[in-house]
Amino acid sequence: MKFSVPDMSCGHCAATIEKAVKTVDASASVTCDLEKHLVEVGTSTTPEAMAAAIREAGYEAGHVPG
Ligand SMILES: [Cu+2]
Repeated sequence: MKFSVPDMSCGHCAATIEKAVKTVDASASVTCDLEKHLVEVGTSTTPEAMAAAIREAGYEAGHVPG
């Protein structure tokens, strides 16, 4: 699943987001594209739960369908 995270701008943001994702699913795979402000997550958790975790870490997150 993919999320648009407009405020993710550097490695620190990416690390914070990765940590938030892994709090929900420790075995999730996380790929952050800083240029496109996209976070790709491989997980069996729902997009809603992942978006909520990223928001709790302080970043607006929109699920990108497809
Ligand atoms: Cu940053």
